[in-house]
Amino acid sequence: MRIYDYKGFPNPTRVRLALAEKGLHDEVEFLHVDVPAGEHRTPEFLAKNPSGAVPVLELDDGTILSESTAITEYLDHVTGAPTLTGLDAKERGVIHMLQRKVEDGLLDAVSNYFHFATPGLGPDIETYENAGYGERRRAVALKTMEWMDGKLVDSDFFAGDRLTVVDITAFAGFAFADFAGIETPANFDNIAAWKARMNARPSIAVLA
Ligand SMILES: N[C@@H](CCC(=O)N[C@@H](CS)C(=O)NCC(=O)O)C(=O)O
Repeated sequence: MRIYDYKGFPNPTRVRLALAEKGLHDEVEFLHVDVPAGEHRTPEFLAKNPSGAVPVLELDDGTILSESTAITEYLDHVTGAPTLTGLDAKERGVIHMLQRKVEDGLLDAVSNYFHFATPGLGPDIETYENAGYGERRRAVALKTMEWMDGKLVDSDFFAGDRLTVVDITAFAGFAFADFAGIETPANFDNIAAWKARMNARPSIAVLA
C-alpha cells in the first residue's frame, strides 16, 4: 500500500502513528505531496482525493481511502491487537464519540484558527481568510483542552487504560496547537502527564 502525505503535517501524523502502533509502518511506501507548493490541488491529486488534502491511502488493488479516521479504521482491521478503534459495540461507540469530539473540538478547531486567522501556509494556499471564525475556533480548542484534561483524571488515556485512536488524534491536535501558537494552559496537569506518556512511546520515533 502507498500513502500520499506530507511528513510532519497533523493529519499525516495521525496515520503514521496508527501505522506504527499497529506494526505496519514498514509495509507502506510513502509518497511526498508538496502541499505548501500546491501539489495537492493538481488535477492528478484531486482525482485521488477531491477534498485536496493529505493523507491518502492507495491499496494495491487501486482502492483509495482518504480521511484519517477512515484510513485508521482500515488499518485497525488489517491486523488484530492492539485495537485502536475498539472491540465490542460499547467500546467502539465510546471511542468513536471521543475521537470525533477531539477531532472537531481540538484538531479541526486549531486547523480553522491556523488557516483562517493566521497567514497559515501562505497567500498562494490560503485563498480564504476569516479571522473572526478562526478566533472563535481558537476559543473552542482551549475549551476542548479543558474538557480533555478532565477526561484524564481517572485514566492514563482518553478512552481508558490503553492507547486508542482518540489519543492519536489528540496527539496531532496538541502538536498542531503548539505549532499554531495556541499554548496548552500550564494548569492542565493531566494533559502534561499524558503528553509525557505519549512522547515515551516507541511509535513516536516514526515521526522523527
Ligand atoms: N479531514 C481530513 C483532513 C485532511 C487535511 O486537512 N489535511 C491537511 C494537512 S494536515 C491538508 O492537506 N491541507 C491542505 C490545505 O489546507 O490546502 C483528514 O482527516 O484526513
